Order: sequence, then C-alpha cells, then structure tokens
Amino acid sequence: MKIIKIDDGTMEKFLQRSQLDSSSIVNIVEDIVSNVRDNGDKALHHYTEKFDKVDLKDFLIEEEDLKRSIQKINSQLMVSLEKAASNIEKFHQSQLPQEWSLEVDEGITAGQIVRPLERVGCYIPGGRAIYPSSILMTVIPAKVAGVEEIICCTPPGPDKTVQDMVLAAAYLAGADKVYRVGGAQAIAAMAYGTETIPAVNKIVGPGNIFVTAAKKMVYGQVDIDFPAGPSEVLIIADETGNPEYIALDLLAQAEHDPQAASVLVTTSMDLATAVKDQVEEELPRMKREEIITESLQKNGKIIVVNTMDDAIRFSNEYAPEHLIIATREPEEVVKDIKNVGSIFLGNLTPVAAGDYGSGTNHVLPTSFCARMYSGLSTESFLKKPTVQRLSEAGLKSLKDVVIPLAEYEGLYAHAESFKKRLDGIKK
Ligand code: HSO
Ligand code: ZN
Repeated sequence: MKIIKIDDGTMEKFLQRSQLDSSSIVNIVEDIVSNVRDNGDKALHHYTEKFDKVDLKDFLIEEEDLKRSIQKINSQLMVSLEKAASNIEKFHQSQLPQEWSLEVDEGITAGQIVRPLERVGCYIPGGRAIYPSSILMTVIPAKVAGVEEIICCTPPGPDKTVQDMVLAAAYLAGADKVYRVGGAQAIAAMAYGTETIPAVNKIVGPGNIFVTAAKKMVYGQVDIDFPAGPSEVLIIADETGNPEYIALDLLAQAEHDPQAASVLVTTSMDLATAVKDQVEEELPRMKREEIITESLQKNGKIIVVNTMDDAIRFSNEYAPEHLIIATREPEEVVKDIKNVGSIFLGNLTPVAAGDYGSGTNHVLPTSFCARMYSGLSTESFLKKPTVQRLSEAGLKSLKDVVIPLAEYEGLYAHAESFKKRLDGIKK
C-alpha cells in the first residue's frame, strides 16, 4: 500500500474509488426488464436458462425445503445465525418510530402515524457474494417493521438448488417465500409481478451491476433502498491506533471484491509505516490474496495528514460506507462526522462486528452515497402518513390562511370547502 502525505489541503484526487460504470450494460438490462414486464414467467425461464444455465420447472422453493434447511446446516452455524438474528432484531426494534400528534395552533391537531409497506422483496446475490448475513440484514428489519409479506429472490446454483445456509437464514429471519431467480430479471419480476412472483412495494439488498442498473430502472414503479457499489472502509487513527488491528480491517474490506476500497487516514507517520508493514506481512497468508492484492492496488491508500481536523474533513468528503475511528477519544471525533454509513469506535470494534452481529445493519450506502442516504433500517420499510383534525376553533383560526391563499391560486372550490363549513358552524 502507498503512503501519501497530504500537506497542502488538496484531498480531492484521493477521494476517488472504483465507480461501476453501467452505461455499457444499460441496453441489455432495459431489454431484460421490459421482456419480464411483458412476458412474465416465460421471460424468467428464458433468462434463467441463458444466465444461470439451468432449466427450472418452477421458481418457488417449497416451505418444506426451507424448514428442512435448518436441520441440514452445521449446528455451530445455526447458533451463530440465531444469535446474530436476535441482536439484529433487538437493534431494529429500537428503530421503530413513535406515532405522535400535537396541537399546531388552537383547534388544529396534527400528527403522524406509522404504517409498514405491505410487501417487500429482498434480493440475495449468488456467486462470490453469497452472504447469509445479508439475508438477516434485509429480512429482519422488514419483519420488525411489520411488513405483511417478505419475499426473497436469489439465483439458482448450477445444480438448480440454493445453499442451505441461505435458505436457513431466510427461514430464521421470517421470509415468507424464496424464489430461485436472480439478476436483473429478478428485480423486474419483483417490480412488475409475474404469474409466480408477486409485485412488491420496495426492493432492497445488494447485487452486481446488472441488479443495480435494474433497480435504478424500476425505481418509481417500486421504491428501492439505494444503488449498491463495492464495499469500502475508511479508518481515522491517531498514534493510539493499533497497527495490527488496522491492517486486518483494511485486508478484511479488500477481501470482499477487487473493486473494494480500504483507506487509512492518520495523523501519525509512525502508525502509517507500521500499518503498511503489517499489511505487507499479513497479505501472503490471506486466503483471498489475489482479490485483496487487486483491491489494495486499485483503491488502497494510507494517507498522512497534519491534524485530526484534516482527517475528519477528508472523511466527510469521502463519505465512507464504514468508518472506524481508532483515536484516543473517538466519541469526540464522531461529533464532527457528517457523511457515513456506519461508525465503529475504538480499537476493539472491527467492521466485522457490524457485518455479522452487533445488531446494526450492514446494507449501507457506498461510493459517496452516504452524503445523501442512510443505511437500511426499520424505517426503510415504514411509511409515515399524516393525520389532522380541526375543531370549530381550528376552522376559524385557519380561515385567513386557507381562503386567501386558495383564491390567489385560483382554486375557488378549495376556498368554498372552508367557507361552507364556517357557515355551517355559524348556524
Ligand atoms: N461488509 C459488507 C457486508 C458483509 N461483510 C457481509 C461480510 N458479510 C457490506 O457492508
Ligand atoms: Zn464485510
């Protein structure tokens, strides 16, 4: 990894990370989406044969098979899944917003109620990124929010099946149905509905560029979480940072994907050098050495800045998905953090804690998206309709607001709807 010393405040050029350019695949994805919208299951069969190379009779995984998967997986893994699920559930319960109402002015009561989306779809990638943990992270918050029907789509493997760990996680989290359909075709199916797969209100979960492009295309027909890109970590550290831990956090992020990004920003040149040495020492024994090497070459950096303020400014511009703060007083640093997906405080809190089981969600905004999005949460599956009621006093106190403004806008029936009621209460 390169050590870069920034003295003059020009951070701009170090903010970049791999951007997934979907321009070359947009036409392909458009064809898939419209074909599935127009031809339903027939198109799904066609693409499943073409891309997954399997010919399926049906897409739905029977409930019996979901149940059976629980018995088939390793018992330690089951214990781990259960503990993770319980922490995730606890955390997301606390995210449930309260309903409220207040008297805005005399006789005008207004408030907010909370209602779940009725049906949501969780996308579960296949291939290199099969993460049962992501199933817990998407299905459990929806369940906690009270979503009536939660469906999952995931590509079938070459033997037409889906891994038992995936099914067990889906069953444990409370998914209602799992379908063996992947890629852009799964997104289109959940957006428009087919003979087999019902249309949902929102699609969430990570996916490759085809899936992400399809999600962007169907946005409006359904809601989506946010466009997901390669995973990333930024670590802010001072001289109290532990180089061995930091090196492993950088390596851990890099092992996700050759496009993943691992960045350390530190005020200490000694720490920078120690982390660099440590990464180089550890790398050869890593199981995913090739992926890590490519990722670190493309998007790995160790940046040395003069002050903690510079480090914070860099982080706010970078808007990382994950931010580790390994400084003497990490809580002090948090006060100035503006753009981030999830924060990990102190030397003893690796990103892996949030990836699997501290309870926070790991479906988080990447590639600058933390400037405008939060990660997945219970609220991602809720709507907050507003409610109001006027008394006679309220009607009177609002009349000089509503009637003049409505008439100015040329909306006389609006004004009338008020006047009629005022006349009614006079009688
Ligand atoms: N770091 C990934 C999530 C994950 N890590 C799943 C391990 N498994 C994106 O936040
Ligand atoms: Zn991870």
